[in-house]
Amino acid sequence: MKKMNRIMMSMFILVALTLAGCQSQSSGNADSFGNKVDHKIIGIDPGAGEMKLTDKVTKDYKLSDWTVQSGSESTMTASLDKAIKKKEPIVVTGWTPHWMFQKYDLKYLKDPKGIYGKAEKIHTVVHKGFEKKDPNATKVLDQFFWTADDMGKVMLSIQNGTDAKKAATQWVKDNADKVSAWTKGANKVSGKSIKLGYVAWASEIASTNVVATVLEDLGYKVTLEQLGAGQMWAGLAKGSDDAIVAAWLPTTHADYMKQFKSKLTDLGPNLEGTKLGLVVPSYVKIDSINDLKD
Ligand code: PBE
Repeated sequence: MKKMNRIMMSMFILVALTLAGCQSQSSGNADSFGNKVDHKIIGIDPGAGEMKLTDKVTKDYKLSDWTVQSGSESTMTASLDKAIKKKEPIVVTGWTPHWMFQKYDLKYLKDPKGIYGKAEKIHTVVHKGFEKKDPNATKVLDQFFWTADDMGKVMLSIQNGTDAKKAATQWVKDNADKVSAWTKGANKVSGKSIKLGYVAWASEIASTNVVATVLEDLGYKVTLEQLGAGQMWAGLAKGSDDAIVAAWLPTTHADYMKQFKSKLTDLGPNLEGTKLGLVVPSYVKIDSINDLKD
C-alpha cells in the first residue's frame, strides 16, 4: 500500500511537471509563425550578399530569437519544395529573377526598413586593365544587356533538366537580334582566351553560360570558373579571372565592391530590376518582416 502511494505520488509529480513544462513553452503564442518554423529563416551560401543583409534584418527588426540557417541555393529550394508539398509554413531568402517564382505561388514579405535596398541591377565587372588588354572582348561584355524575361527563359530551361550550356546555346540561337547588338563592332578572334568567374546561383549560371557562348562564337576559348561569392570577387581583383557578369549592385555586393574597387573596372548593368528579400508561400498569412516578431 505504501509502495502504491509512492508510485501514485511520483506519477502525480511527473504529470504536474510535464504540464508546467508545456505551459512555459507555450507562453507567447504557440500558433505564431515563428514557433511554427522554429524561428528559422532558410538561407543560402554564407558568402552571398543576401545572407549578410538577412543578418542585418534580424538585428534591425529585433528578431533576437531567430536564426538564419546557411546552406546553398539548392538546399534552400529543396526545403521550399518540401514545405509547399505539405502546405507547411516556411520563410526563405529569395530573389528575382528566379525560376522559383514561376514554379511556385510565392510572395515577398514587406521590408518597411528597406534593409534589402531598392531596385538593384546586375553589373558586368572586369579585372582592372582587362579593358586595355582585350578591348574586343570588353566591347562585347560592355554591350551585354538583357531582361529578366530573357534570363528567365534560360533559367527555366536549366531547371527543367536541360544542360546549362545547351540551354544557353539554344537561347543564343533563338535571339540572334539581341546577340548581334552585343557583338556589334567586335571582331572574330582566334586563339584568344578569357576566364569568367561565377557563383552557382541559377541567375548567374544562366547569364555566364550565355555570355560564354557568345564569346565562343566569336572565337574565344572561354573558361568558366565556379566559385564561392567571396572567392569570385577576390579572384577577379587578383586577375585570376578576367570578368564576371554577376555583380549585384549597389546593395547586395556593396561590401565586396568596396573592398576590391581599386582592382576592378565596372562596365555597368547587364540586367535591371532585380529584387531580394524574405520569401514565403502565398498561403502563409503573414505579410511583413515585422510579423515575424509575433
Ligand atoms: N543572390 C543571387 C546573390 C546575388 C545573386 C541574391 C543569391 C547574393 O545574395 O549575393
